[in-house]
Amino acid sequence: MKEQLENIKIKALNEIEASNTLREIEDIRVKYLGKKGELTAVLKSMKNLSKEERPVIGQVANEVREVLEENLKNKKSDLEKLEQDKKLLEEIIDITLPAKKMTIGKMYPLDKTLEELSNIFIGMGYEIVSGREVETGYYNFDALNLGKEHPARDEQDTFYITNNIMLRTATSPVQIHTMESQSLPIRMIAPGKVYRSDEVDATHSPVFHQVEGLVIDENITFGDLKGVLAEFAKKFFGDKVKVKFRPHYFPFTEPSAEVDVTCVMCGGVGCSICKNEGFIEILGCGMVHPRVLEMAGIDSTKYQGFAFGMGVERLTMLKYNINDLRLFYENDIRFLEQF
Ligand code: 2U9
Repeated sequence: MKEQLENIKIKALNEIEASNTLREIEDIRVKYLGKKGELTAVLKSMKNLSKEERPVIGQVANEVREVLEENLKNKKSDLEKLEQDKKLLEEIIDITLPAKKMTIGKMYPLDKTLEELSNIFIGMGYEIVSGREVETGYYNFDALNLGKEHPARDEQDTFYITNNIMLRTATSPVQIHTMESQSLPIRMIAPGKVYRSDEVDATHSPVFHQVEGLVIDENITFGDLKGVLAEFAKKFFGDKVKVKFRPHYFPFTEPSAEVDVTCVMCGGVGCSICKNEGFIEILGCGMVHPRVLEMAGIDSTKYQGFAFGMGVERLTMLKYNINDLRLFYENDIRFLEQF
């Protein structure tokens, strides 16, 4: 039996020596030291030995087991190290290679204008309010003194969902909701998307953006309107522009005006942009019609207000000399990179 143990030892050590993978090491362990292993079988058969023989053979068997365990352990850690080195070699990265270039986008020009407009009015103490894009006929038209026969209500000009539900044609309904629900005074702007049933061309789009403003308090005059809007024009187009208030008509304001600034291209001399007039229109405005105040539940004998409205695309086109509104929506990176 001693000889048998020696043979097992030599055979197992040879196999351990020849093994190349962790899998093989485990197989060898099972083959000799596992429950049904060769050495285990010898140990089990020791019960048949005489009392004298048992301790002698027992000692040899234990020694063989210890040697095999020790060798398996050492070989296993050698192979693990080899495998780790191989993996590290495979995963090697060249940290001196130039990094992938990060391309950073630019702010969308309409958002840039929107942010600039918001900052100017926040600086003058205005609140920014947003509202729904789907409105009822009352909020989109009636409450703004646009009667049932007004051409803006024409089926060809407005996107109707039902007879009485439609996409807003201006952000004015936001001001009506604010007048109905907030306490006075009001000093707000309402930026947002608006919809009109227009054909697309260089100056029209069925979806565009507006910023409208509303101020309501006691003792508000046309002088306040002029001061605020002249200040706005200079902040947005530069200190040098001259501002002109030209009488106009809107159903929701009385009196009403359009505001012109000296042409951003020629400085007022006259060019193709301003059609030789030296001035270009930038917004509409007026004193809120008393009927509009009363409909929203505001006492028009105590409170007055002014309102204004401007197109974000139009202002951006004037400021950056863009000649076609469609460029904002075409996603051409060469256009967007310029801002
Ligand atoms: C309330 C009362 C009055 C908003 C106003 C304009 C003049 C105006 C146009 C500018 C270019 C529309 O985008 S555009 O085509 N807007 O000229 N908007 S006054 O007046 C209001 C709004 C709400 C309660």
